[in-house]
Amino acid sequence: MSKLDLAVRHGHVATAEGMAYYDIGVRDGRIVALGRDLPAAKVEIDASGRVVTPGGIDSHCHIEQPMPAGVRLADDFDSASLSALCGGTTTLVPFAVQESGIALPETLAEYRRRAESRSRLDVAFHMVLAEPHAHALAHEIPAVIEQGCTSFKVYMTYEGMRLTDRQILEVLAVARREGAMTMVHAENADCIDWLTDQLLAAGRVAPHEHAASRPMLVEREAAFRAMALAELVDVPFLIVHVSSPETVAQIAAARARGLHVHAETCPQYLLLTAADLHGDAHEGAKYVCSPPPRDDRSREGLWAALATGQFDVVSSDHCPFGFADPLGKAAGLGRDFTCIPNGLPGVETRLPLLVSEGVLAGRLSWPQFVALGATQAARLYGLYPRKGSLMVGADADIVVWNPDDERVVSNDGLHHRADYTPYEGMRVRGWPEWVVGRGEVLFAQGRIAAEPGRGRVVPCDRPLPPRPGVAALAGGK
Ligand code: DUC
Ligand code: ZN
Ligand code: ZN
Repeated sequence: MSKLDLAVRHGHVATAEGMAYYDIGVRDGRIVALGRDLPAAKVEIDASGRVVTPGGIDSHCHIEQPMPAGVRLADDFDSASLSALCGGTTTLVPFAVQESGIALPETLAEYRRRAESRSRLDVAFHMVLAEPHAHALAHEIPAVIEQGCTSFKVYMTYEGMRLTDRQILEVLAVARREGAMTMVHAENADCIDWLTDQLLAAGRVAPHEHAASRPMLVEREAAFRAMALAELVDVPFLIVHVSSPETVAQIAAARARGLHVHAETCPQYLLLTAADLHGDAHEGAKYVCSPPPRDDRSREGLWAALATGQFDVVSSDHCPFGFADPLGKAAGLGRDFTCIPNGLPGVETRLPLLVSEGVLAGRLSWPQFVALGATQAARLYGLYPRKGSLMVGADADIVVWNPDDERVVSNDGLHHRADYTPYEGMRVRGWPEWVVGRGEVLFAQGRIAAEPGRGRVVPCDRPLPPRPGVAALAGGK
Protein backbone atom coordinates (compact mmCIF):
# COMPACT_ATOMS: atom_id res chain seq x y z
CA MET A 1 0.00 0.00 0.00
CA SER A 2 1.35 3.45 -0.87
CA LYS A 3 2.02 6.13 1.70
CA LEU A 4 -0.87 7.21 3.92
CA ASP A 5 -1.84 10.83 4.52
CA LEU A 6 -2.23 10.25 8.25
CA ALA A 7 -1.90 7.41 10.75
CA VAL A 8 -2.98 7.13 14.38
CA ARG A 9 -0.83 4.48 16.04
CA HIS A 10 -0.51 2.60 19.33
CA GLY A 11 -3.84 3.81 20.73
CA HIS A 12 -6.53 1.87 22.58
CA VAL A 13 -9.34 2.23 20.05
CA ALA A 14 -12.93 2.40 21.28
CA THR A 15 -15.96 2.10 19.02
CA ALA A 16 -19.58 1.45 19.95
CA GLU A 17 -18.83 -2.26 19.45
CA GLY A 18 -15.84 -2.62 21.77
CA MET A 19 -12.17 -1.81 22.39
CA ALA A 20 -8.94 -3.12 20.89
CA TYR A 21 -5.38 -2.03 20.08
CA TYR A 22 -4.93 -1.23 16.40
CA ASP A 23 -3.72 1.56 14.15
CA ILE A 24 -5.84 3.68 11.81
CA GLY A 25 -4.70 4.69 8.33
CA VAL A 26 -6.22 7.66 6.46
CA ARG A 27 -6.05 8.78 2.86
CA ASP A 28 -8.06 11.47 1.01
CA GLY A 29 -10.10 12.24 4.10
CA ARG A 30 -11.31 8.69 4.67
CA ILE A 31 -10.26 5.74 6.78
CA VAL A 32 -8.55 3.29 4.42
CA ALA A 33 -6.89 0.77 6.75
CA LEU A 34 -7.21 -0.65 10.27
CA GLY A 35 -4.62 -2.98 11.80
CA ARG A 36 -0.91 -3.28 12.49
CA ASP A 37 2.06 -2.64 10.22
CA LEU A 38 0.31 0.05 8.20
CA PRO A 39 2.53 1.92 5.72
CA ALA A 40 4.26 5.17 6.66
CA ALA A 41 2.14 8.32 6.74
CA LYS A 42 2.85 11.98 6.03
CA VAL A 43 1.34 12.82 9.44
CA GLU A 44 1.92 10.42 12.33
CA ILE A 45 -0.04 10.67 15.59
CA ASP A 46 1.34 8.64 18.48
CA ALA A 47 -1.64 7.66 20.64
CA SER A 48 0.31 5.54 23.16
CA GLY A 49 -1.47 5.59 26.51
CA ARG A 50 -4.45 7.31 24.93
CA VAL A 51 -7.98 6.28 23.92
CA VAL A 52 -8.98 6.76 20.29
CA THR A 53 -12.65 7.20 19.30
CA PRO A 54 -14.75 8.37 16.37
CA GLY A 55 -15.32 12.14 16.42
CA GLY A 56 -18.26 13.21 18.53
CA ILE A 57 -21.61 14.10 16.98
CA ASP A 58 -23.63 16.74 18.79
CA SER A 59 -27.10 16.15 17.45
CA HIS A 60 -28.93 18.81 19.43
CA CYS A 61 -27.62 22.36 19.32
CA HIS A 62 -29.02 25.79 18.49
CA ILE A 63 -26.74 27.87 16.28
CA GLU A 64 -27.55 31.11 14.42
CA GLN A 65 -31.25 30.66 15.10
CA PRO A 66 -33.26 33.88 15.09
CA MET A 67 -34.64 34.48 18.58
CA PRO A 68 -37.69 36.40 19.80
CA ALA A 69 -37.34 40.21 19.88
CA GLY A 70 -34.91 41.39 22.55
CA VAL A 71 -32.91 38.14 22.71
CA ARG A 72 -29.91 36.78 20.80
CA LEU A 73 -27.75 33.67 20.91
CA ALA A 74 -24.10 34.18 21.85
CA ASP A 75 -22.54 31.89 19.23
CA ASP A 76 -22.46 31.78 15.46
CA PHE A 77 -21.26 28.82 13.38
CA ASP A 78 -17.65 29.98 13.75
CA SER A 79 -17.56 30.13 17.55
CA ALA A 80 -19.92 27.18 18.14
CA SER A 81 -17.87 24.91 15.86
CA LEU A 82 -14.59 26.06 17.41
CA SER A 83 -15.94 25.31 20.86
CA ALA A 84 -17.32 21.93 19.75
CA LEU A 85 -13.98 20.99 18.16
CA CYS A 86 -12.03 21.74 21.34
CA GLY A 87 -14.37 19.36 23.16
CA GLY A 88 -13.93 16.45 20.76
CA THR A 89 -16.95 16.94 18.50
CA THR A 90 -16.46 16.79 14.73
CA THR A 91 -20.06 16.93 13.46
CA LEU A 92 -22.82 19.29 14.54
CA VAL A 93 -26.52 18.74 13.89
CA PRO A 94 -28.30 22.01 14.74
CA PHE A 95 -31.81 23.10 13.79
CA ALA A 96 -33.07 25.03 10.81
CA VAL A 97 -36.27 26.66 12.03
CA GLN A 98 -39.34 27.03 9.85
CA GLU A 99 -40.58 30.62 9.61
CA SER A 100 -44.04 31.72 8.70
CA GLY A 101 -44.43 32.37 4.97
CA ILE A 102 -41.05 30.84 4.02
CA ALA A 103 -40.95 27.44 2.32
CA LEU A 104 -38.86 24.76 4.06
CA PRO A 105 -36.37 24.29 1.16
CA GLU A 106 -35.65 28.03 1.27
CA THR A 107 -35.10 27.91 5.01
CA LEU A 108 -32.77 24.92 4.67
CA ALA A 109 -30.80 26.69 1.93
CA GLU A 110 -30.36 29.76 4.14
CA TYR A 111 -29.07 27.73 7.12
CA ARG A 112 -26.74 25.80 4.80
CA ARG A 113 -25.27 29.12 3.65
CA ARG A 114 -24.71 30.15 7.26
CA ALA A 115 -22.95 26.88 8.08
CA GLU A 116 -20.88 26.74 4.88
CA SER A 117 -19.57 30.25 5.30
CA ARG A 118 -18.52 29.96 8.94
CA SER A 119 -18.42 26.42 10.34
CA ARG A 120 -15.08 24.77 11.10
CA LEU A 121 -16.82 21.40 11.41
CA ASP A 122 -19.16 19.35 9.27
CA VAL A 123 -22.82 20.11 9.79
CA ALA A 124 -26.12 18.35 9.09
CA PHE A 125 -29.52 19.82 9.86
CA HIS A 126 -32.76 18.87 11.56
CA MET A 127 -35.73 21.08 10.79
CA VAL A 128 -38.11 22.55 13.35
CA LEU A 129 -41.72 22.43 12.15
CA ALA A 130 -43.56 25.34 13.71
CA GLU A 131 -46.40 25.45 11.17
CA PRO A 132 -47.04 22.08 9.50
CA HIS A 133 -49.57 23.35 6.94
CA ALA A 134 -50.88 21.16 4.10
CA HIS A 135 -48.31 22.32 1.53
CA ALA A 136 -45.43 21.72 3.93
CA LEU A 137 -46.69 18.22 4.74
CA ALA A 138 -47.36 17.22 1.14
CA HIS A 139 -44.47 18.89 -0.71
CA GLU A 140 -41.95 20.79 1.37
CA ILE A 141 -41.03 18.01 3.81
CA PRO A 142 -40.41 15.49 0.97
CA ALA A 143 -38.35 18.19 -0.82
CA VAL A 144 -36.02 18.82 2.13
CA ILE A 145 -35.71 15.08 2.76
CA GLU A 146 -34.45 14.74 -0.82
CA GLN A 147 -31.94 17.48 0.02
CA GLY A 148 -30.60 15.51 2.99
CA CYS A 149 -32.61 16.94 5.90
CA THR A 150 -34.37 13.84 7.22
CA SER A 151 -35.25 14.67 10.83
CA PHE A 152 -37.84 17.08 12.18
CA LYS A 153 -38.38 18.58 15.63
CA VAL A 154 -41.79 19.44 17.01
CA TYR A 155 -42.55 21.32 20.22
CA MET A 156 -45.38 20.61 22.63
CA THR A 157 -44.70 23.91 24.38
CA TYR A 158 -43.47 27.49 23.66
CA GLU A 159 -45.80 30.09 22.20
CA GLY A 160 -45.34 30.26 18.43
CA MET A 161 -43.73 26.81 18.24
CA ARG A 162 -46.20 24.59 20.07
CA LEU A 163 -48.18 22.16 17.92
CA THR A 164 -51.53 20.62 18.78
CA ASP A 165 -51.80 16.84 19.17
CA ARG A 166 -53.58 16.80 15.82
CA GLN A 167 -50.66 18.59 14.15
CA ILE A 168 -48.17 16.23 15.77
CA LEU A 169 -50.16 13.26 14.45
CA GLU A 170 -49.96 14.75 10.97
CA VAL A 171 -46.20 15.22 11.21
CA LEU A 172 -45.74 11.68 12.54
CA ALA A 173 -47.82 10.26 9.68
CA VAL A 174 -45.64 12.09 7.13
CA ALA A 175 -42.52 10.86 8.94
CA ARG A 176 -43.82 7.31 8.63
CA ARG A 177 -44.60 7.71 4.94
CA GLU A 178 -41.26 9.36 4.14
CA GLY A 179 -38.95 7.38 6.45
CA ALA A 180 -38.00 10.45 8.52
CA MET A 181 -37.22 10.79 12.24
CA THR A 182 -39.37 13.02 14.45
CA MET A 183 -37.89 14.59 17.58
CA VAL A 184 -40.33 15.78 20.24
CA HIS A 185 -39.83 18.44 22.92
CA ALA A 186 -42.19 17.02 25.53
CA GLU A 187 -43.58 19.49 28.09
CA ASN A 188 -47.28 20.18 28.72
CA ALA A 189 -47.80 23.83 27.70
CA ASP A 190 -51.13 24.36 29.47
CA CYS A 191 -49.75 23.06 32.77
CA ILE A 192 -46.73 25.36 32.44
CA ASP A 193 -48.90 28.38 31.62
CA TRP A 194 -51.26 27.69 34.52
CA LEU A 195 -48.44 27.15 37.01
CA THR A 196 -46.63 30.25 35.76
CA ASP A 197 -49.73 32.38 36.28
CA GLN A 198 -50.08 31.06 39.85
CA LEU A 199 -46.43 31.77 40.62
CA LEU A 200 -46.48 35.28 39.20
CA ALA A 201 -49.75 36.10 40.98
CA ALA A 202 -48.09 35.06 44.25
CA GLY A 203 -45.09 37.30 43.54
CA ARG A 204 -42.79 34.32 43.02
CA VAL A 205 -40.66 35.81 40.26
CA ALA A 206 -37.05 34.77 41.05
CA PRO A 207 -35.04 32.66 38.56
CA HIS A 208 -35.50 29.47 40.60
CA GLU A 209 -39.27 29.68 40.13
CA HIS A 210 -38.60 28.67 36.52
CA ALA A 211 -38.09 25.12 37.84
CA ALA A 212 -41.33 25.34 39.87
CA SER A 213 -43.20 26.31 36.71
CA ARG A 214 -42.07 23.15 34.87
CA PRO A 215 -42.08 20.25 37.34
CA MET A 216 -41.24 16.69 36.34
CA LEU A 217 -44.83 15.68 35.70
CA VAL A 218 -45.31 18.22 32.90
CA GLU A 219 -42.55 16.36 31.06
CA ARG A 220 -43.83 12.91 32.04
CA GLU A 221 -47.37 13.69 30.87
CA ALA A 222 -46.26 15.17 27.55
CA ALA A 223 -43.84 12.30 26.90
CA PHE A 224 -46.61 9.79 27.62
CA ARG A 225 -48.92 11.64 25.24
CA ALA A 226 -46.26 11.86 22.52
CA MET A 227 -45.74 8.11 22.81
CA ALA A 228 -49.48 7.50 22.50
CA LEU A 229 -49.54 9.61 19.34
CA ALA A 230 -46.57 7.73 17.86
CA GLU A 231 -48.17 4.43 18.85
CA LEU A 232 -51.33 5.39 17.01
CA VAL A 233 -49.36 6.18 13.88
CA ASP A 234 -46.96 3.27 14.53
CA VAL A 235 -43.76 5.16 13.80
CA PRO A 236 -40.40 5.34 15.60
CA PHE A 237 -39.55 8.73 17.08
CA LEU A 238 -37.29 10.34 19.68
CA ILE A 239 -37.92 12.34 22.85
CA VAL A 240 -35.27 15.03 23.27
CA HIS A 241 -33.64 16.25 26.51
CA VAL A 242 -35.30 13.79 28.91
CA SER A 243 -34.70 15.19 32.38
CA SER A 244 -36.23 12.66 34.78
CA PRO A 245 -36.20 8.95 35.58
CA GLU A 246 -40.02 9.05 35.76
CA THR A 247 -40.07 9.85 32.04
CA VAL A 248 -37.51 7.12 31.43
CA ALA A 249 -39.91 4.68 33.16
CA GLN A 250 -42.71 5.72 30.80
CA ILE A 251 -40.39 5.17 27.86
CA ALA A 252 -39.45 1.72 29.15
CA ALA A 253 -43.15 0.81 29.47
CA ALA A 254 -43.85 1.95 25.91
CA ARG A 255 -40.87 -0.02 24.64
CA ALA A 256 -42.22 -3.08 26.44
CA ARG A 257 -45.41 -2.61 24.39
CA GLY A 258 -43.29 -2.69 21.24
CA LEU A 259 -43.06 1.03 20.47
CA HIS A 260 -39.76 2.19 18.96
CA VAL A 261 -39.19 5.23 21.10
CA HIS A 262 -35.71 6.67 21.31
CA ALA A 263 -34.45 8.95 24.03
CA GLU A 264 -31.87 11.70 24.45
CA THR A 265 -30.56 13.32 27.60
CA CYS A 266 -28.00 16.08 28.19
CA PRO A 267 -25.18 16.78 30.68
CA GLN A 268 -27.25 19.43 32.49
CA TYR A 269 -29.68 16.73 33.67
CA LEU A 270 -26.83 14.44 34.73
CA LEU A 271 -24.81 17.08 36.59
CA LEU A 272 -26.95 20.05 37.64
CA THR A 273 -30.01 20.32 39.87
CA ALA A 274 -32.79 22.85 40.46
CA ALA A 275 -30.77 24.00 43.50
CA ASP A 276 -28.35 25.61 41.05
CA LEU A 277 -31.12 28.03 40.05
CA HIS A 278 -31.08 29.39 43.63
CA GLY A 279 -27.95 31.51 43.22
CA ASP A 280 -27.56 35.00 44.65
CA ALA A 281 -29.63 37.64 42.87
CA HIS A 282 -29.66 36.87 39.15
CA GLU A 283 -26.98 34.12 39.34
CA GLY A 284 -29.64 31.40 39.05
CA ALA A 285 -30.46 32.64 35.51
CA LYS A 286 -27.29 30.89 34.32
CA TYR A 287 -29.02 27.55 34.82
CA VAL A 288 -32.44 28.39 33.37
CA CYS A 289 -33.21 25.88 30.64
CA SER A 290 -36.20 23.80 29.65
CA PRO A 291 -36.85 21.27 30.91
CA PRO A 292 -35.09 22.46 34.08
CA PRO A 293 -32.50 20.37 35.94
CA ARG A 294 -34.15 18.29 38.71
CA ASP A 295 -32.65 16.83 41.91
CA ASP A 296 -29.89 14.46 43.07
CA ARG A 297 -32.16 11.43 42.91
CA SER A 298 -33.05 12.28 39.31
CA ARG A 299 -29.41 12.72 38.33
CA GLU A 300 -28.47 9.33 39.73
CA GLY A 301 -31.53 7.76 38.08
CA LEU A 302 -30.48 9.16 34.72
CA TRP A 303 -26.91 7.88 35.10
CA ALA A 304 -28.34 4.44 35.90
CA ALA A 305 -30.59 4.67 32.82
CA LEU A 306 -27.58 5.56 30.67
CA ALA A 307 -25.61 2.64 32.03
CA THR A 308 -28.44 0.19 31.31
CA GLY A 309 -28.89 1.35 27.72
CA GLN A 310 -32.16 3.23 28.13
CA PHE A 311 -30.84 6.29 26.33
CA ASP A 312 -29.70 6.44 22.73
CA VAL A 313 -27.98 9.81 22.73
CA VAL A 314 -26.35 12.37 24.99
CA SER A 315 -26.32 15.76 23.28
CA SER A 316 -25.60 19.24 24.58
CA ASP A 317 -28.75 21.24 23.72
CA HIS A 318 -26.17 24.03 23.34
CA CYS A 319 -28.25 27.22 23.41
CA PRO A 320 -25.86 29.88 24.70
CA PHE A 321 -26.83 33.29 26.06
CA GLY A 322 -24.41 35.80 27.53
CA PHE A 323 -24.98 36.27 31.27
CA ALA A 324 -24.14 39.98 31.19
CA ASP A 325 -25.73 40.51 27.78
CA PRO A 326 -28.90 42.64 27.90
CA LEU A 327 -30.02 40.49 24.95
CA GLY A 328 -29.06 37.34 26.86
CA LYS A 329 -29.67 36.22 30.43
CA ALA A 330 -29.60 39.85 31.60
CA ALA A 331 -32.86 40.38 29.69
CA GLY A 332 -34.43 38.91 32.83
CA LEU A 333 -32.67 41.28 35.29
CA GLY A 334 -35.16 42.99 37.59
CA ARG A 335 -38.00 41.19 35.85
CA ASP A 336 -39.68 37.82 36.40
CA PHE A 337 -38.28 34.39 35.48
CA THR A 338 -40.33 34.21 32.26
CA CYS A 339 -38.10 36.98 30.83
CA ILE A 340 -34.92 34.88 31.15
CA PRO A 341 -34.07 33.19 27.85
CA ASN A 342 -34.01 29.39 28.18
CA GLY A 343 -30.79 27.60 27.40
CA LEU A 344 -27.23 26.81 28.44
CA PRO A 345 -23.87 26.70 26.68
CA GLY A 346 -22.43 23.16 26.59
CA VAL A 347 -21.12 22.13 23.18
CA GLU A 348 -17.48 22.01 24.37
CA THR A 349 -18.00 20.42 27.78
CA ARG A 350 -20.46 17.70 26.66
CA LEU A 351 -17.96 14.94 25.90
CA PRO A 352 -15.27 15.75 28.48
CA LEU A 353 -18.00 15.70 31.17
CA LEU A 354 -19.22 12.35 29.87
CA VAL A 355 -15.68 10.95 29.91
CA SER A 356 -14.95 12.29 33.37
CA GLU A 357 -18.23 11.69 35.19
CA GLY A 358 -19.28 8.71 33.06
CA VAL A 359 -16.33 6.61 31.93
CA LEU A 360 -13.60 7.55 34.42
CA ALA A 361 -16.07 7.61 37.32
CA GLY A 362 -16.94 3.99 36.46
CA ARG A 363 -20.54 4.61 35.38
CA LEU A 364 -20.07 3.93 31.64
CA SER A 365 -17.67 2.00 29.44
CA TRP A 366 -15.74 3.65 26.61
CA PRO A 367 -17.92 1.84 24.01
CA GLN A 368 -21.04 3.20 25.74
CA PHE A 369 -19.48 6.66 25.64
CA VAL A 370 -18.87 6.33 21.89
CA ALA A 371 -22.39 5.01 21.28
CA LEU A 372 -24.00 7.84 23.26
CA GLY A 373 -21.72 10.61 22.03
CA ALA A 374 -21.49 9.72 18.35
CA THR A 375 -22.58 6.42 16.84
CA GLN A 376 -26.22 6.26 17.81
CA ALA A 377 -26.84 9.84 16.70
CA ALA A 378 -25.33 8.90 13.33
CA ARG A 379 -27.65 5.91 13.11
CA LEU A 380 -30.78 7.78 14.19
CA TYR A 381 -30.26 10.66 11.80
CA GLY A 382 -29.00 8.89 8.69
CA LEU A 383 -25.28 9.70 8.93
CA TYR A 384 -24.00 6.19 9.66
CA PRO A 385 -21.46 4.77 8.83
CA ARG A 386 -19.94 7.85 7.17
CA LYS A 387 -20.00 9.57 10.57
CA GLY A 388 -19.84 8.05 14.05
CA SER A 389 -17.76 5.04 13.02
CA LEU A 390 -14.17 4.06 12.36
CA MET A 391 -14.98 1.68 9.52
CA VAL A 392 -12.89 1.55 6.38
CA GLY A 393 -14.56 4.04 4.03
CA ALA A 394 -15.88 6.28 6.83
CA ASP A 395 -14.91 9.94 7.03
CA ALA A 396 -11.68 10.11 9.03
CA ASP A 397 -13.19 11.93 12.03
CA ILE A 398 -11.04 10.75 14.92
CA VAL A 399 -10.40 11.94 18.49
CA VAL A 400 -7.44 10.97 20.66
CA TRP A 401 -8.40 11.37 24.32
CA ASN A 402 -5.93 11.86 27.15
CA PRO A 403 -7.60 10.30 30.20
CA ASP A 404 -4.91 11.76 32.48
CA ASP A 405 -5.52 15.38 31.46
CA GLU A 406 -7.30 16.85 34.48
CA ARG A 407 -8.49 20.46 34.46
CA VAL A 408 -10.70 22.67 36.54
CA VAL A 409 -13.32 24.01 34.15
CA SER A 410 -13.10 27.74 33.74
CA ASN A 411 -14.94 29.80 31.18
CA ASP A 412 -11.63 31.44 30.22
CA GLY A 413 -10.44 28.07 28.93
CA LEU A 414 -13.51 27.47 26.74
CA HIS A 415 -14.09 28.74 23.21
CA HIS A 416 -17.78 29.62 23.00
CA ARG A 417 -18.76 33.30 23.13
CA ALA A 418 -20.97 33.00 26.19
CA ASP A 419 -19.40 34.72 29.20
CA TYR A 420 -20.00 31.82 31.60
CA THR A 421 -20.19 28.06 31.82
CA PRO A 422 -22.61 26.24 34.14
CA TYR A 423 -19.72 23.89 35.01
CA GLU A 424 -17.29 26.58 36.29
CA GLY A 425 -14.99 25.12 38.95
CA MET A 426 -15.73 21.45 38.19
CA ARG A 427 -12.74 19.12 38.10
CA VAL A 428 -12.90 17.27 34.77
CA ARG A 429 -10.50 14.52 33.71
CA GLY A 430 -10.22 13.34 30.10
CA TRP A 431 -9.87 15.94 27.32
CA PRO A 432 -9.12 15.66 23.61
CA GLU A 433 -5.44 15.80 22.71
CA TRP A 434 -5.82 15.44 18.94
CA VAL A 435 -8.91 15.92 16.78
CA VAL A 436 -8.96 14.90 13.13
CA GLY A 437 -11.80 15.85 10.77
CA ARG A 438 -12.05 14.28 7.32
CA GLY A 439 -8.36 13.42 7.61
CA GLU A 440 -7.16 16.92 8.53
CA VAL A 441 -5.61 17.61 11.92
CA LEU A 442 -7.95 20.26 13.34
CA PHE A 443 -6.71 20.30 16.94
CA ALA A 444 -3.23 19.24 17.97
CA GLN A 445 -2.31 19.28 21.65
CA GLY A 446 -4.07 22.58 22.25
CA ARG A 447 -3.23 24.19 18.90
CA ILE A 448 -6.28 24.96 16.73
CA ALA A 449 -5.80 24.38 13.00
CA ALA A 450 -9.36 24.53 11.65
CA GLU A 451 -10.38 27.63 9.75
CA PRO A 452 -13.95 28.97 9.65
CA GLY A 453 -15.69 27.76 6.49
CA ARG A 454 -13.81 24.44 6.15
CA GLY A 455 -16.89 22.56 7.37
CA ARG A 456 -19.21 20.97 4.85
CA VAL A 457 -22.93 20.38 5.01
CA VAL A 458 -23.44 16.62 5.07
CA PRO A 459 -26.66 15.21 3.64
CA CYS A 460 -28.46 12.66 5.81
CA ASP A 461 -29.99 9.48 4.46
CA ARG A 462 -33.49 8.47 5.42
CA PRO A 463 -33.04 6.88 8.85
CA LEU A 464 -36.18 4.71 8.64
CA PRO A 465 -37.80 2.59 5.96
CA PRO A 466 -40.72 4.56 4.48
CA ARG A 467 -44.12 2.91 5.05
CA PRO A 468 -47.48 3.88 3.57
CA GLY A 469 -50.60 4.63 5.58
CA VAL A 470 -51.16 4.79 9.31
CA ALA A 471 -51.32 1.55 11.28
CA ALA A 472 -54.42 2.47 13.28
CA LEU A 473 -56.37 2.96 10.04
CA ALA A 474 -55.26 -0.41 8.70
CA GLY A 475 -57.12 -2.02 11.61
CA GLY A 476 -55.80 -3.66 14.73
CA LYS A 477 -55.41 -0.65 17.06
N1 DUC B 1 -34.82 24.49 25.85
C1 DUC B 1 -35.15 24.20 24.59
O1 DUC B 1 -36.14 23.56 24.33
N2 DUC B 1 -34.38 24.64 23.61
C2 DUC B 1 -33.25 25.43 23.81
C3 DUC B 1 -32.81 25.58 25.17
C4 DUC B 1 -33.74 25.16 26.20
O2 DUC B 1 -33.51 25.38 27.36
ZN1 ZN C 1 -36.34 21.42 23.17
ZN1 ZN D 1 -33.00 22.46 22.24
